[in-house]
Amino acid sequence: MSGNNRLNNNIHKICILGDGGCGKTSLIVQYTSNHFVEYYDPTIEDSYRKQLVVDEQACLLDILDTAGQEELSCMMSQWIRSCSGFVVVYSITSRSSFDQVNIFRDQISRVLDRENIPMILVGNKCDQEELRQVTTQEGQDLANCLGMLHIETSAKTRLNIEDVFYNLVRKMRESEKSFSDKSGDKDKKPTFKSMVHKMNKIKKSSLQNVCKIN
Ligand SMILES: Nc1nc2c(ncn2[C@@H]2O[C@H](COP(=O)(O)OP(=O)(O)O)[C@@H](O)[C@H]2O)c(=O)[nH]1
Ligand SMILES: [Mg+2]
Repeated sequence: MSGNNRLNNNIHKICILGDGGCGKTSLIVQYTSNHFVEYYDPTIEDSYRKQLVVDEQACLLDILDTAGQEELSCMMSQWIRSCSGFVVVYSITSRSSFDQVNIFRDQISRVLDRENIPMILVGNKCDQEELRQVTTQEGQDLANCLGMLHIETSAKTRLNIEDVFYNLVRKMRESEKSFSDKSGDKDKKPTFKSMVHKMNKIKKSSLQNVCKIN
């Protein structure tokens, strides 16, 4: 098998969920492009790709950045169904973002309806210690309760960012071994690029309808 084929058989689709403003886009951009930007359009929904080696085995991550579109939740369900790993993010400086973790966790469980879903709970913005509203212990306890791994990160300083994806890949591999979700199935799933394209078309047409009504 050529190097490229080996990599294509090793594509992991990941969805990043969490309250608006907790740092999802910053975290992904820091991970995939090694930089931190102070402002991103909060409505932007996009996908990112990154190659990495975990335990001497190369793989490609197809990462979906979500922007909380409740009215389009059937699209969200489709996205969740196509993923094999999830990162649920809250900000350690926002109690309300922490309170929403359960909602995202429930959404994943409702759509996938199975156990052992590879998931990481991320407490972001840990460079802002003076603004902390959620203790590390609280994050840890919630993660234990929800069957997730807990990691505190800073998208600003890049602290623990690599660890999130590294650990998630390990969990996804373990889960693939225990479920008979073969790579043939993965190949049939649409890529995030095509799904994001479809989503943007839906957004555009619903915007046009709103304009027509007005
Ligand atoms: N200090 C600090 N600010 C962050 C961090 N991550 C994101 N931010 C800031 O928080 C705001 C929201 O980030 P963004 O990535 O757009 O959040 P999203 O809505 O979850 O995608 C932006 O102003 C970011 O610059 C972080 O780790 N530390
Ligand atoms: Mg964003």
